[in-house]
Amino acid sequence: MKIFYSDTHRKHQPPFEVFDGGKRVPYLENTDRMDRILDALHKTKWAELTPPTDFGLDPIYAVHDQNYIAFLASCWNEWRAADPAVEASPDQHAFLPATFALRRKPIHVPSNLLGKAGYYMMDLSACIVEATYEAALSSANCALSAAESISSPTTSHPSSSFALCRPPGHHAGRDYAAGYCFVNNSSVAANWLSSKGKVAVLDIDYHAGNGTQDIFYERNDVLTISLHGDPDFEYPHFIGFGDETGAGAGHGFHKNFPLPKGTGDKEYLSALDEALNLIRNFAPNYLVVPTGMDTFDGDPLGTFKVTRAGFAEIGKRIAALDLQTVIVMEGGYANEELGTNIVTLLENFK
Ligand code: OKP
Ligand code: ZN
Repeated sequence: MKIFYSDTHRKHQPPFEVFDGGKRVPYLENTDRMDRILDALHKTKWAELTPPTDFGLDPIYAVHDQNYIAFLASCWNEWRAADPAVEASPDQHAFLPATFALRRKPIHVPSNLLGKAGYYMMDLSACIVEATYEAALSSANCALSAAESISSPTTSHPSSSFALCRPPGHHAGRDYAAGYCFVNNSSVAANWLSSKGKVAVLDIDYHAGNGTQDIFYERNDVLTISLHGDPDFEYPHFIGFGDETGAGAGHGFHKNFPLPKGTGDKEYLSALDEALNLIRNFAPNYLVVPTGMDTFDGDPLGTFKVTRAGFAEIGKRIAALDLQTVIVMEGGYANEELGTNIVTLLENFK
């Protein structure tokens, strides 16, 4: 299996994130996550690590607001130049606003830097440092390269690829960063594939794929589905509910499966089976799977109880769709088990 990965993410290392209650904690979405996955992949016989190709900005502009991307590109340098404390010790700082654009319907995009940050950032967990933009672009290129690699089947047998993305992407909307995510890698890849055929997106990260939901909400050429902790108790709190099913032409082309705390293999797999049936009925040409291992029993950010055997079965059932598939790395913070878990899922694909 081709695995698209770049070391560029290593420079994106925010010194902290802000947790519930305003508590500063070490950034959970860390480089060690990739090391654990790389270790596990290196132990297999089938992992073929490949550097991504640079697709330029056009496929990113196709799903993101250009002014938002311009903000990502320049905010760190602007902030650093304007604040002597940041200039003195850039490694101890992360760029974050303290004021947010309530309900996201403001009339004006402010010209002030921190005002723009409140407009373009949903929360305090998508910390921007010097290399964030570069890492986010490289991560999107991994997803695009993985999509391209399965886009023209050379054999009659469906193929799959893995985009080992960091930073992750599924919380980033058309014009906002959120939850460790800046560019929505899975959506960029899904949109790129949508010019070649029908695409289904099946998000199996523990958190609702709010960014992906936003981006495709009014489209009927891309079916989006997300299984996740019910936003009634879990981040991202405001989106991912069961009655959000798409709008306009996209009505009926989005489906959320909000699941309760303590969801184990059995309950998860029965929701997954429903999702897989929706995909079969839609009959897509391509499948994109934003994949988080934070449904794992013991993940520090999750409340589910999915086991390693559960991941094997999840992989098996998704692979049984027999589609050209791109698996895109999203979350997963139980670092010691992360590599084994993702390999257990990937093993089912060819
Ligand atoms: C990213 B991904 C803790 C605050 C939530 C953000 C979590 C982002 C998860 N209650 N922090 O989907 O794994
Ligand atoms: Zn997650």
